[in-house]
Amino acid sequence: MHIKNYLLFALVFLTGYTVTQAQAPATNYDESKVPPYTLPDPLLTPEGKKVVTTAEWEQNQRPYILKLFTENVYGRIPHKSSGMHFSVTEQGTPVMGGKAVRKQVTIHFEKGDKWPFMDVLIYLPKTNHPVPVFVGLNFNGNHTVAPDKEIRLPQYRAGKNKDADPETLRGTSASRWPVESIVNGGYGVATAWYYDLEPDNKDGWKDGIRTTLKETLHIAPEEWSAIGAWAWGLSRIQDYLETDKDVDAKQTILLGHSRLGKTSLWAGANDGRFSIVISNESGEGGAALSRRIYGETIRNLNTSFPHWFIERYKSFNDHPEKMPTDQHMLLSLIAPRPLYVASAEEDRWADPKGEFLSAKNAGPVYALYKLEGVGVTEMPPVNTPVGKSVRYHVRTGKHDVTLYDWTQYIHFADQYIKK
Ligand code: GTR
Repeated sequence: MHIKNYLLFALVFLTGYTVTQAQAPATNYDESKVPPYTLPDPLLTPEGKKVVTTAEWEQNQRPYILKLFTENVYGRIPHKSSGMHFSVTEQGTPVMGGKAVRKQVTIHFEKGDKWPFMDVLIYLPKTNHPVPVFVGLNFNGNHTVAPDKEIRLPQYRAGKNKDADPETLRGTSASRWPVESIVNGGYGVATAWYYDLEPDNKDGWKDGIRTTLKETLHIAPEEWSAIGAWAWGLSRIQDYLETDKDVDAKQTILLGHSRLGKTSLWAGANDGRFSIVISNESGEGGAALSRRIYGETIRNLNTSFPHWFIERYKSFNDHPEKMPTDQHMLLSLIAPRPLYVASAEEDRWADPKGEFLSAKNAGPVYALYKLEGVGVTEMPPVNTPVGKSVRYHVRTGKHDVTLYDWTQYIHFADQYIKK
Protein backbone atom coordinates (compact mmCIF):
# COMPACT_ATOMS: atom_id res chain seq x y z
CA MET A 1 0.00 0.00 0.00
CA HIS A 2 1.26 3.46 -0.86
CA ILE A 3 2.18 5.64 2.12
CA LYS A 4 -0.64 8.09 1.26
CA ASN A 5 -3.15 5.24 1.41
CA TYR A 6 -1.75 4.14 4.78
CA LEU A 7 -2.28 7.65 6.10
CA LEU A 8 -5.83 7.78 4.76
CA PHE A 9 -6.54 4.36 6.23
CA ALA A 10 -5.16 5.48 9.63
CA LEU A 11 -7.26 8.66 9.46
CA VAL A 12 -10.41 6.74 8.63
CA PHE A 13 -9.66 4.11 11.28
CA LEU A 14 -8.76 6.50 14.08
CA THR A 15 -11.39 9.15 13.51
CA GLY A 16 -14.19 6.88 12.42
CA TYR A 17 -14.60 9.15 9.40
CA THR A 18 -15.71 7.52 6.21
CA VAL A 19 -14.82 9.08 2.93
CA THR A 20 -18.50 9.65 2.12
CA GLN A 21 -19.08 11.46 5.39
CA ALA A 22 -16.03 13.59 4.80
CA GLN A 23 -17.43 14.49 1.38
CA ALA A 24 -21.05 15.05 2.42
CA PRO A 25 -21.79 18.73 1.76
CA ALA A 26 -22.48 20.81 4.85
CA THR A 27 -26.01 22.15 5.23
CA ASN A 28 -26.31 25.51 3.54
CA TYR A 29 -28.15 28.18 5.52
CA ASP A 30 -26.54 31.09 3.72
CA GLU A 31 -28.83 32.76 1.16
CA SER A 32 -25.84 34.16 -0.72
CA LYS A 33 -24.49 30.61 -1.22
CA VAL A 34 -27.60 29.21 -2.90
CA PRO A 35 -26.28 28.21 -6.33
CA PRO A 36 -28.23 29.48 -9.35
CA TYR A 37 -30.81 27.04 -10.70
CA THR A 38 -33.46 26.84 -13.41
CA LEU A 39 -36.83 25.21 -12.73
CA PRO A 40 -38.53 22.94 -15.23
CA ASP A 41 -41.69 24.49 -16.67
CA PRO A 42 -44.79 22.50 -15.66
CA LEU A 43 -46.52 23.71 -18.82
CA LEU A 44 -43.83 22.53 -21.24
CA THR A 45 -44.75 19.24 -22.93
CA PRO A 46 -42.15 16.53 -23.66
CA GLU A 47 -42.37 17.69 -27.31
CA GLY A 48 -41.39 21.21 -26.25
CA LYS A 49 -44.83 22.77 -26.75
CA LYS A 50 -46.46 25.07 -24.22
CA VAL A 51 -49.77 23.98 -22.70
CA VAL A 52 -52.32 26.78 -23.01
CA THR A 53 -55.67 25.16 -22.21
CA THR A 54 -57.05 23.31 -19.20
CA ALA A 55 -58.11 20.49 -21.54
CA GLU A 56 -54.51 19.92 -22.70
CA TRP A 57 -53.37 20.11 -19.09
CA GLU A 58 -55.92 17.58 -17.86
CA GLN A 59 -55.69 15.15 -20.75
CA ASN A 60 -51.95 15.01 -21.35
CA GLN A 61 -49.68 17.21 -19.30
CA ARG A 62 -51.04 16.51 -15.83
CA PRO A 63 -50.92 12.70 -16.30
CA TYR A 64 -47.41 13.10 -17.73
CA ILE A 65 -46.17 15.01 -14.66
CA LEU A 66 -47.91 12.60 -12.28
CA LYS A 67 -46.10 9.76 -14.04
CA LEU A 68 -42.75 11.53 -13.67
CA PHE A 69 -43.28 11.76 -9.90
CA THR A 70 -44.43 8.14 -9.82
CA GLU A 71 -41.37 6.88 -11.67
CA ASN A 72 -38.71 9.10 -10.13
CA VAL A 73 -39.81 10.01 -6.62
CA TYR A 74 -42.70 8.31 -4.80
CA GLY A 75 -43.59 5.13 -6.70
CA ARG A 76 -46.92 3.77 -7.80
CA ILE A 77 -50.11 3.91 -5.73
CA PRO A 78 -52.27 0.80 -6.04
CA HIS A 79 -56.07 0.71 -6.06
CA LYS A 80 -58.00 -0.17 -2.93
CA SER A 81 -58.44 -3.85 -2.16
CA SER A 82 -61.75 -5.47 -3.01
CA GLY A 83 -62.06 -7.02 0.45
CA MET A 84 -61.83 -3.67 2.24
CA HIS A 85 -64.59 -3.03 4.75
CA PHE A 86 -65.30 -0.76 7.69
CA SER A 87 -66.32 -1.58 11.20
CA VAL A 88 -67.71 1.33 13.14
CA THR A 89 -66.60 0.59 16.69
CA GLU A 90 -68.10 3.77 18.10
CA GLN A 91 -71.20 5.22 16.45
CA GLY A 92 -71.13 8.78 17.78
CA THR A 93 -70.67 9.48 21.46
CA PRO A 94 -71.54 13.04 22.53
CA VAL A 95 -68.43 14.97 23.63
CA MET A 96 -67.50 18.60 24.36
CA GLY A 97 -70.70 19.20 26.29
CA GLY A 98 -72.83 17.82 23.47
CA LYS A 99 -71.62 20.11 20.69
CA ALA A 100 -69.68 17.31 18.99
CA VAL A 101 -69.64 13.54 18.60
CA ARG A 102 -66.72 11.16 18.60
CA LYS A 103 -66.71 8.20 16.25
CA GLN A 104 -64.17 5.44 15.83
CA VAL A 105 -63.90 3.25 12.79
CA THR A 106 -61.58 0.42 11.87
CA ILE A 107 -60.74 0.14 8.19
CA HIS A 108 -60.03 -3.50 7.42
CA PHE A 109 -58.01 -3.77 4.24
CA GLU A 110 -58.97 -7.36 3.52
CA LYS A 111 -61.91 -9.67 4.09
CA GLY A 112 -62.14 -10.72 7.73
CA ASP A 113 -60.89 -8.87 10.76
CA LYS A 114 -57.24 -9.78 10.89
CA TRP A 115 -54.24 -7.45 10.78
CA PRO A 116 -53.51 -5.22 8.88
CA PHE A 117 -56.12 -2.57 9.55
CA MET A 118 -56.22 1.11 10.40
CA ASP A 119 -58.08 2.78 13.26
CA VAL A 120 -59.66 6.13 12.44
CA LEU A 121 -60.65 8.65 15.09
CA ILE A 122 -63.32 11.14 14.06
CA TYR A 123 -64.81 14.20 15.76
CA LEU A 124 -67.81 15.84 14.11
CA PRO A 125 -69.74 18.94 15.13
CA LYS A 126 -73.29 17.99 16.10
CA THR A 127 -75.54 19.40 13.39
CA ASN A 128 -78.44 18.25 11.27
CA HIS A 129 -76.50 18.24 8.01
CA PRO A 130 -73.37 16.50 6.67
CA VAL A 131 -70.20 18.36 7.65
CA PRO A 132 -66.90 19.05 5.85
CA VAL A 133 -63.96 17.23 7.42
CA PHE A 134 -60.22 17.79 7.79
CA VAL A 135 -58.33 14.56 7.11
CA GLY A 136 -54.75 13.85 8.17
CA LEU A 137 -52.46 11.21 9.61
CA ASN A 138 -50.95 11.66 13.06
CA PHE A 139 -47.42 10.92 14.28
CA ASN A 140 -47.87 9.19 17.63
CA GLY A 141 -51.20 7.38 17.73
CA ASN A 142 -54.86 8.42 17.88
CA HIS A 143 -54.74 8.35 21.69
CA THR A 144 -52.26 11.24 21.64
CA VAL A 145 -54.66 13.50 19.70
CA ALA A 146 -56.91 14.26 22.68
CA PRO A 147 -56.80 13.57 26.43
CA ASP A 148 -59.73 11.24 26.07
CA LYS A 149 -59.84 7.86 27.83
CA GLU A 150 -62.21 6.38 25.27
CA ILE A 151 -59.84 6.63 22.32
CA ARG A 152 -58.76 3.17 21.26
CA LEU A 153 -55.08 2.51 21.93
CA PRO A 154 -52.85 1.58 18.99
CA GLN A 155 -52.91 -2.11 18.16
CA TYR A 156 -49.31 -2.12 17.08
CA ARG A 157 -46.60 -1.05 19.54
CA ALA A 158 -43.82 0.68 17.71
CA GLY A 159 -42.35 4.08 17.14
CA LYS A 160 -40.49 6.33 19.49
CA ASN A 161 -43.01 5.67 22.27
CA LYS A 162 -43.01 1.91 21.97
CA ASP A 163 -41.73 1.36 25.51
CA ALA A 164 -43.97 3.93 27.16
CA ASP A 165 -47.28 3.03 28.79
CA PRO A 166 -49.73 4.23 26.13
CA GLU A 167 -52.07 5.46 28.86
CA THR A 168 -49.51 8.09 29.82
CA LEU A 169 -49.43 9.38 26.24
CA ARG A 170 -53.09 10.31 25.95
CA GLY A 171 -53.44 13.85 24.67
CA THR A 172 -49.71 14.46 24.30
CA SER A 173 -50.16 15.68 20.69
CA ALA A 174 -53.30 17.70 21.47
CA SER A 175 -51.67 21.04 20.66
CA ARG A 176 -51.34 19.84 17.06
CA TRP A 177 -55.00 18.79 16.91
CA PRO A 178 -57.11 21.63 18.35
CA VAL A 179 -60.24 19.52 18.01
CA GLU A 180 -62.54 21.93 19.82
CA SER A 181 -61.52 24.92 17.66
CA ILE A 182 -62.02 22.80 14.53
CA VAL A 183 -65.49 21.76 15.69
CA ASN A 184 -66.33 25.35 16.65
CA GLY A 185 -65.41 26.34 13.11
CA GLY A 186 -68.04 23.93 11.78
CA TYR A 187 -65.62 21.24 10.65
CA GLY A 188 -65.03 17.64 11.58
CA VAL A 189 -61.64 15.97 11.77
CA ALA A 190 -60.62 12.41 10.89
CA THR A 191 -57.19 11.06 11.74
CA ALA A 192 -55.26 7.78 11.88
CA TRP A 193 -51.80 6.77 13.04
CA TYR A 194 -49.43 6.42 10.11
CA TYR A 195 -47.74 3.39 11.72
CA ASP A 196 -50.93 1.40 11.12
CA LEU A 197 -49.91 1.56 7.45
CA GLU A 198 -46.15 1.30 7.72
CA PRO A 199 -43.83 1.80 10.70
CA ASP A 200 -41.54 4.71 10.01
CA ASN A 201 -38.11 3.12 9.95
CA LYS A 202 -35.93 1.64 7.24
CA ASP A 203 -37.23 -1.90 7.83
CA GLY A 204 -40.81 -0.80 8.48
CA TRP A 205 -41.94 -1.97 5.05
CA LYS A 206 -41.50 -5.56 6.23
CA ASP A 207 -44.23 -5.11 8.86
CA GLY A 208 -46.35 -2.63 6.94
CA ILE A 209 -48.87 -2.91 4.12
CA ARG A 210 -46.15 -2.94 1.45
CA THR A 211 -45.49 -6.50 2.63
CA THR A 212 -48.73 -7.62 4.26
CA LEU A 213 -50.89 -6.49 1.32
CA LYS A 214 -48.48 -7.12 -1.53
CA GLU A 215 -50.54 -9.98 -3.00
CA THR A 216 -53.88 -8.35 -2.30
CA LEU A 217 -52.83 -5.08 -3.94
CA HIS A 218 -50.70 -6.71 -6.68
CA ILE A 219 -47.68 -4.55 -6.02
CA ALA A 220 -44.13 -5.38 -4.94
CA PRO A 221 -42.73 -3.48 -1.92
CA GLU A 222 -40.08 -1.71 -4.01
CA GLU A 223 -42.63 -0.43 -6.53
CA TRP A 224 -43.80 2.09 -3.99
CA SER A 225 -42.53 3.84 -0.87
CA ALA A 226 -43.42 4.54 2.75
CA ILE A 227 -44.84 7.90 1.63
CA GLY A 228 -46.84 6.04 -1.00
CA ALA A 229 -48.20 3.59 1.58
CA TRP A 230 -49.21 6.41 3.94
CA ALA A 231 -50.81 8.31 1.05
CA TRP A 232 -52.77 5.19 0.06
CA GLY A 233 -54.11 5.07 3.63
CA LEU A 234 -55.41 8.64 3.36
CA SER A 235 -57.45 7.63 0.33
CA ARG A 236 -58.91 4.75 2.34
CA ILE A 237 -60.05 7.24 5.00
CA GLN A 238 -61.77 9.14 2.18
CA ASP A 239 -63.39 5.85 1.07
CA TYR A 240 -64.83 5.44 4.55
CA LEU A 241 -66.01 9.07 4.79
CA GLU A 242 -67.98 8.57 1.59
CA THR A 243 -70.06 5.97 3.42
CA ASP A 244 -70.73 8.14 6.48
CA LYS A 245 -74.00 10.08 6.18
CA ASP A 246 -72.87 12.60 8.79
CA VAL A 247 -69.96 13.65 6.58
CA ASP A 248 -69.96 15.78 3.45
CA ALA A 249 -67.32 13.68 1.67
CA LYS A 250 -67.28 16.02 -1.34
CA GLN A 251 -65.74 18.60 0.98
CA THR A 252 -62.75 16.96 2.61
CA ILE A 253 -59.65 18.95 3.40
CA LEU A 254 -56.42 17.03 3.40
CA LEU A 255 -53.64 18.21 5.64
CA GLY A 256 -50.32 16.96 6.91
CA HIS A 257 -47.28 18.16 8.79
CA SER A 258 -43.68 17.61 7.77
CA ARG A 259 -43.18 14.03 6.46
CA LEU A 260 -46.94 13.69 6.66
CA GLY A 261 -47.19 16.94 4.70
CA LYS A 262 -45.12 15.34 1.94
CA THR A 263 -47.58 12.45 2.21
CA SER A 264 -50.65 14.70 1.97
CA LEU A 265 -49.30 16.41 -1.13
CA TRP A 266 -48.68 13.06 -2.80
CA ALA A 267 -52.12 11.77 -1.74
CA GLY A 268 -53.77 14.97 -2.96
CA ALA A 269 -51.96 14.73 -6.30
CA ASN A 270 -53.24 11.18 -6.80
CA ASP A 271 -56.71 11.46 -5.36
CA GLY A 272 -58.86 14.30 -6.69
CA ARG A 273 -61.58 13.58 -4.13
CA PHE A 274 -59.79 15.74 -1.56
CA SER A 275 -61.21 19.17 -2.26
CA ILE A 276 -58.50 21.26 -0.55
CA VAL A 277 -54.90 20.30 0.22
CA ILE A 278 -52.71 21.77 2.97
CA SER A 279 -48.98 21.28 3.41
CA ASN A 280 -47.69 22.28 6.83
CA GLU A 281 -43.89 22.64 6.74
CA SER A 282 -43.43 19.65 4.43
CA GLY A 283 -39.94 20.76 3.34
CA GLU A 284 -37.64 18.75 1.08
CA GLY A 285 -39.47 16.09 -0.91
CA GLY A 286 -42.68 17.98 -0.05
CA ALA A 287 -43.42 21.59 -0.93
CA ALA A 288 -39.82 22.91 -0.96
CA LEU A 289 -37.87 23.23 -4.21
CA SER A 290 -35.11 20.63 -4.51
CA ARG A 291 -32.99 22.63 -6.94
CA ARG A 292 -32.69 25.39 -4.35
CA ILE A 293 -29.85 24.18 -2.18
CA TYR A 294 -30.79 25.44 1.29
CA GLY A 295 -31.48 23.35 4.40
CA GLU A 296 -32.28 19.69 3.84
CA THR A 297 -31.19 18.14 0.53
CA ILE A 298 -32.29 15.04 -1.34
CA ARG A 299 -29.14 13.32 -0.09
CA ASN A 300 -30.03 14.16 3.52
CA LEU A 301 -33.53 12.75 3.03
CA ASN A 302 -32.39 9.54 1.41
CA THR A 303 -29.64 8.98 3.95
CA SER A 304 -31.78 9.43 7.08
CA PHE A 305 -34.99 7.98 5.61
CA PRO A 306 -34.09 5.50 2.85
CA HIS A 307 -37.63 4.07 2.95
CA TRP A 308 -39.61 7.26 2.30
CA PHE A 309 -39.05 7.36 -1.47
CA ILE A 310 -38.33 4.84 -4.22
CA GLU A 311 -34.80 3.71 -5.02
CA ARG A 312 -34.53 5.84 -8.15
CA TYR A 313 -34.87 9.04 -6.11
CA LYS A 314 -31.43 8.29 -4.64
CA SER A 315 -29.87 8.77 -8.07
CA PHE A 316 -30.66 12.49 -7.70
CA ASN A 317 -28.98 12.78 -4.28
CA ASP A 318 -26.41 15.31 -5.48
CA HIS A 319 -28.08 16.17 -8.78
CA PRO A 320 -31.51 17.72 -8.35
CA GLU A 321 -30.92 19.44 -11.70
CA LYS A 322 -31.12 16.02 -13.38
CA MET A 323 -34.63 15.36 -12.10
CA PRO A 324 -37.35 15.85 -14.68
CA THR A 325 -39.47 17.34 -11.87
CA ASP A 326 -39.22 19.84 -9.07
CA GLN A 327 -41.68 20.26 -6.25
CA HIS A 328 -43.63 23.21 -7.72
CA MET A 329 -44.79 20.64 -10.28
CA LEU A 330 -46.15 18.46 -7.47
CA LEU A 331 -48.03 21.48 -6.13
CA SER A 332 -49.37 22.19 -9.60
CA LEU A 333 -51.01 18.74 -9.61
CA ILE A 334 -53.38 20.01 -6.91
CA ALA A 335 -54.80 22.66 -9.30
CA PRO A 336 -57.50 23.88 -9.64
CA ARG A 337 -58.26 22.84 -6.06
CA PRO A 338 -57.33 25.33 -3.33
CA LEU A 339 -53.86 24.70 -1.93
CA TYR A 340 -52.25 26.06 1.24
CA VAL A 341 -48.48 25.91 1.78
CA ALA A 342 -47.23 26.94 5.23
CA SER A 343 -43.75 27.43 6.68
CA ALA A 344 -42.25 28.43 10.03
CA GLU A 345 -39.53 31.04 10.33
CA GLU A 346 -37.22 28.93 12.50
CA ASP A 347 -37.76 25.81 10.42
CA ARG A 348 -34.81 26.55 8.17
CA TRP A 349 -34.22 22.83 7.56
CA ALA A 350 -37.49 22.82 5.55
CA ASP A 351 -36.41 25.97 3.64
CA PRO A 352 -39.35 28.39 4.06
CA LYS A 353 -38.28 30.44 1.04
CA GLY A 354 -38.02 27.29 -1.08
CA GLU A 355 -41.58 26.43 -0.01
CA PHE A 356 -42.78 29.92 -0.93
CA LEU A 357 -41.05 29.86 -4.34
CA SER A 358 -42.51 26.45 -5.06
CA ALA A 359 -46.03 27.70 -4.24
CA LYS A 360 -45.41 30.75 -6.41
CA ASN A 361 -44.18 28.65 -9.33
CA ALA A 362 -47.30 26.48 -9.25
CA GLY A 363 -49.11 29.71 -10.20
CA PRO A 364 -48.99 29.31 -14.01
CA VAL A 365 -51.03 26.10 -13.77
CA TYR A 366 -53.66 27.82 -11.61
CA ALA A 367 -53.60 30.67 -14.14
CA LEU A 368 -54.75 28.22 -16.83
CA TYR A 369 -57.95 28.01 -14.78
CA LYS A 370 -58.01 31.80 -14.42
CA LEU A 371 -57.23 31.42 -10.75
CA GLU A 372 -54.84 33.62 -8.84
CA GLY A 373 -51.97 31.86 -7.03
CA VAL A 374 -49.88 33.43 -4.25
CA GLY A 375 -50.47 36.85 -5.85
CA VAL A 376 -47.09 38.32 -4.82
CA THR A 377 -43.58 38.05 -6.22
CA GLU A 378 -41.63 38.34 -2.96
CA MET A 379 -41.94 36.21 0.14
CA PRO A 380 -44.34 37.91 2.58
CA PRO A 381 -43.30 38.99 6.10
CA VAL A 382 -43.96 36.61 9.00
CA ASN A 383 -47.56 36.02 10.09
CA THR A 384 -48.93 37.62 6.92
CA PRO A 385 -50.75 35.03 4.80
CA VAL A 386 -50.96 35.85 1.09
CA GLY A 387 -52.62 34.39 -1.99
CA LYS A 388 -55.99 33.24 -3.21
CA SER A 389 -56.19 29.74 -4.69
CA VAL A 390 -52.62 29.11 -3.55
CA ARG A 391 -52.21 30.54 -0.09
CA TYR A 392 -48.93 30.84 1.78
CA HIS A 393 -47.74 31.91 5.19
CA VAL A 394 -44.56 31.80 7.19
CA ARG A 395 -45.32 32.12 10.86
CA THR A 396 -42.94 32.90 13.69
CA GLY A 397 -41.64 29.94 15.64
CA LYS A 398 -40.42 26.42 15.17
CA HIS A 399 -41.25 23.30 13.18
CA ASP A 400 -44.69 22.36 14.50
CA VAL A 401 -48.43 22.65 13.86
CA THR A 402 -49.91 25.40 16.00
CA LEU A 403 -53.26 27.02 16.62
CA TYR A 404 -52.08 29.89 14.42
CA ASP A 405 -51.69 27.44 11.51
CA TRP A 406 -55.09 25.84 12.11
CA THR A 407 -56.78 29.25 12.40
CA GLN A 408 -55.46 30.14 8.93
CA TYR A 409 -56.52 26.78 7.48
CA ILE A 410 -60.06 27.11 8.83
CA HIS A 411 -60.29 30.67 7.53
CA PHE A 412 -58.98 29.52 4.12
CA ALA A 413 -61.39 26.58 3.96
CA ASP A 414 -64.28 28.92 4.89
CA GLN A 415 -63.79 30.70 1.56
CA TYR A 416 -64.41 27.53 -0.45
CA ILE A 417 -66.47 25.18 1.69
CA LYS A 418 -70.26 25.37 1.74
CA LYS A 419 -71.63 24.70 5.20
C1 GTR B 1 -36.97 15.56 9.50
C2 GTR B 1 -36.84 15.37 8.02
C3 GTR B 1 -37.77 16.32 7.34
C4 GTR B 1 -39.15 16.29 7.95
C5 GTR B 1 -39.16 16.05 9.44
C6 GTR B 1 -40.47 15.59 10.05
O1 GTR B 1 -36.06 14.91 10.24
O2 GTR B 1 -35.52 15.59 7.66
O3 GTR B 1 -37.79 16.09 5.95
O4 GTR B 1 -39.95 15.37 7.29
O5 GTR B 1 -38.25 15.12 9.81
O6 GTR B 1 -41.21 14.80 9.47
O7 GTR B 1 -40.72 15.99 11.19
